[in-house]
Amino acid sequence: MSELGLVLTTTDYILLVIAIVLVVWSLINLLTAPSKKIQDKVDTTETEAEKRIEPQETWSDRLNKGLSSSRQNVWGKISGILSQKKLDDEVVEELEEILYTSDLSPALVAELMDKLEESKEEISPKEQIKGFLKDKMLPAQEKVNNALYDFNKTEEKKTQVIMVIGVNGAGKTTTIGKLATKLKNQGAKVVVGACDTFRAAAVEQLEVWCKRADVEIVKAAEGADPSGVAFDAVKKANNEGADYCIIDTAGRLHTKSNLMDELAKTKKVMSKIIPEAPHHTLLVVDAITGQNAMRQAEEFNKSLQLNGLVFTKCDGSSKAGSAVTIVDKLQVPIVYIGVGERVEDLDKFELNSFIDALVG
Ligand SMILES: Nc1nc2c(ncn2[C@@H]2O[C@H](COP(=O)(O)OP(=O)(O)OP(=O)(O)O)[C@@H](O)[C@H]2O)c(=O)[nH]1
Ligand SMILES: [Mg+2]
Repeated sequence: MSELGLVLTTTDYILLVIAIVLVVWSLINLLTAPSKKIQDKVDTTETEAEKRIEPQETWSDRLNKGLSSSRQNVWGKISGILSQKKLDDEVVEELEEILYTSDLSPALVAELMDKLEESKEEISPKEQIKGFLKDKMLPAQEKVNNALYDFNKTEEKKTQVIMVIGVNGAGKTTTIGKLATKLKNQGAKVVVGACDTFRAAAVEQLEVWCKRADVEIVKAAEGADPSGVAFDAVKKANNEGADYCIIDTAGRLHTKSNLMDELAKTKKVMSKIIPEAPHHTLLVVDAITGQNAMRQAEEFNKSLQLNGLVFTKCDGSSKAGSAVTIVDKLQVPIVYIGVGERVEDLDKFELNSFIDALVG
């Protein structure tokens, strides 16, 4: 210091230190200010994001989303064409081509085309198509037994037996898991019978669902007689005053008569405990199956007298025409519809919402 010719007093030193502290403090402030601004921005954005949280998807949203491919590729497309073009020979041909890919039977395609050709101008093509599909399904849909959905605690306790059948992989076990959950959530006591004794994995799959749903399962070792398991399950449900007993069965081809006979035997055995059992024999149909679904339904109906259908995988590339054809031809209603693998992806089949989601 003395070299610079400066003599600093104690006061000068103190002032110097204060000045240094002030400079450092300003520098720190300068450097942290932008990050504080960013932080403020992030905080605001987060608050906005919180506000933007999507409301829970409703069943109607899921149904609409599930049937979007059928709507875009067939039903909505047809009404779209009709609202833009006159119904001349060329358009008739174009519509027929689309309709034949819809899995609607040829007889129903012809009937719908006649209806569209005769149609009056005051009704929009969309409403005509909706009206046609509803008319075909309504008589059967009116026959649905509400005991399948509504568990009413005040009613006299009687076990309702629901037998679930179908070809391999149609979605039987998954549907039972979802159904058991739904009924249990209403307060019902549910017993599930694991009658698919062909594979140990089938019982394990059902056990997972039953555990999740907190319902009881009656099972036997792999290879056991499925009729015996059904008998035990219905007996337990009946003795314990359960509200529902749901019977899972092994998938089988409708063309294998010995396997169809085995199913008929399982069905019959249950009536030894409750004469009306099974109260509901439900065929699970994979909607993507297309035209072959009609053959399946016919054969299962012949052997087991169906009183309900469950259409699963309607979230896939199904065109849904087979649903209309089967309901119309067999006069068996669709009782549940599945649009995905989660519990909330199964719901009661409701004709108007189905047709609205299908046609748009
Ligand atoms: N996308 C979709 N997948 C489904 C639906 N229902 C069932 N699945 C799936 O289809 C597959 C077969 O389902 P399962 O319930 O095992 O079929 P299953 O009829 O019991 O089959 P088997 O017992 O082998 O005859 C599983 O991967 C399910 O998750 C649905 O509505 N949509
Ligand atoms: Mg199964």
